[in-house]
Amino acid sequence: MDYTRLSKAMSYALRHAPWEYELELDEHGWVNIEQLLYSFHEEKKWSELDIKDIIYVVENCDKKRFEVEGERIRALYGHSIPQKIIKEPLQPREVLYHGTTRRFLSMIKEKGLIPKGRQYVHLAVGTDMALQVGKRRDDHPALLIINARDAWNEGIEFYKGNEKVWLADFIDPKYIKVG
Ligand code: HQG
Repeated sequence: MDYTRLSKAMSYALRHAPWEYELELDEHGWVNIEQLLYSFHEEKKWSELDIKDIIYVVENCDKKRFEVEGERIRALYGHSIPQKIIKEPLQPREVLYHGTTRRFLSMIKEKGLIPKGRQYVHLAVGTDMALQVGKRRDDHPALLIINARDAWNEGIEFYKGNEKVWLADFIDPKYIKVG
């Protein structure tokens, strides 16, 4: 079983295009795990997929991208679907980080961090992860240091994706320092 490929397919179904799998996410992003399995079975390449494979990805992928609770599964972050996934605002730690492409820097300094194609801006708890995120698009990414404490105190809402990934609606340039 190619678990990386499966993880990507799960991300696609649960973050970006549930309708292609005849799935409907609830307001918190949950779907029935049997329904997800059933939809995957429609595709030849996943016809042998077992629910254990899905659980394996949930529990063992390099990042905690998914969550299972009882009969339900959801992606914890990364959504791009038009229906906004509801997250409960939560006070973040004092500083969060964001790794990005150097050529985006001037726009970010001017306009702040915006969600672009996703529903939320994605922030990392640690510098290592932020840089790893940035390296997806730039070998020498820029590290942004986010003054999350002041942003929160001044009314910007933050949300927890998982232990390492935090979300926000928007980060104004005044809370961003280039590391
Ligand atoms: C940039 C992966 C110009 C932003 C990762 C980023 C993450 C701006 C890009 C998660 C901008 C959006 C999300 C502005 C933001 N002007 N560029 N004003 N504001 N940007 O992929 O944070 O492996 O949607 O810096 O690990 O890179 O899939 O967001 O470069 O946690 O689980 O616009 O996706 O997780 O790119 O990555 P993305 P991201 P998975």
